[in-house]
Amino acid sequence: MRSMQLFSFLLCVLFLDAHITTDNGKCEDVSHNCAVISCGTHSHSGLPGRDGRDGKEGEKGEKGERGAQGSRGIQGPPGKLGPPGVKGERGSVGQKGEQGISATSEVDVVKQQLNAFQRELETFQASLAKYKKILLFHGGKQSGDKVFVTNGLEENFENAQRTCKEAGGALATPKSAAENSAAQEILHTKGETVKAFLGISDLQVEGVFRYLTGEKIIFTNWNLGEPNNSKDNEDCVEIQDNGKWNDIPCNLLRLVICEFQ
Ligand code: FUC
Ligand code: CA
Repeated sequence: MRSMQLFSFLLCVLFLDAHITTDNGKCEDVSHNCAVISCGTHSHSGLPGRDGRDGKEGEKGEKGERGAQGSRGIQGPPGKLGPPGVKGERGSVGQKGEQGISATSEVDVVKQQLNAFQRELETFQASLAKYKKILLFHGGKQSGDKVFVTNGLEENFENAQRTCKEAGGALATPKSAAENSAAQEILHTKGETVKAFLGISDLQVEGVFRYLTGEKIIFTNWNLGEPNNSKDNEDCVEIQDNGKWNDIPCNLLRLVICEFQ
């Protein structure tokens, strides 16, 4: 055994140049065989040996202390609907309420309807007044609630009657001196002397003049000698520029004067 150690030492001395000095002054054994290493200039005293290898891994340390609480995480999704709860007990009876309004009587209902109707009537009357003003603006003449107005056209009795009806009125039918004067004024609005039909005829029974409603006339303003049923062919009536009436054939053309009320 000692001979092996000696051999090893000799081998090391032979390869002494294999030991070099590094920059930091430490020795490095490039041969990896020497138990003793000499560096730099050869000396009899020798250099300190190299650092030993790392020791074995130590035992596992004790468990550390609990860390500080982390920040709050984001809210998770809503959970599933839970099962229905048990029905609660019946609550106590509440306080008695105030006395209600008594049922509306039939009379009250009629009163309410009457008030509503009255309001509608007032609205309608206001509207009617407005349209009467429009008629007067257009040359119409008023007497009482009646307004006479012409379309400026001359037509036969049948057409004149239809024209006024379609306009929502009736062929002029003066039933008083005042109304007759109002209708007479219309004749002058055209700037020339014209005659107009009245809503009167004896078409049903000769000699018996009636309104278009069938009623016998209650007011007349016949010219002297009229009605004469000239040539036995005069069943309609015209009003002349002096306001007087004359019976004439129904197929003649006369100014259309309608009345609205
Ligand atoms: C009188 C009137 C007739 C016609 C004739 C020209 O006899 O009674 O209606 O107007 O005049
Ligand atoms: Ca006549």
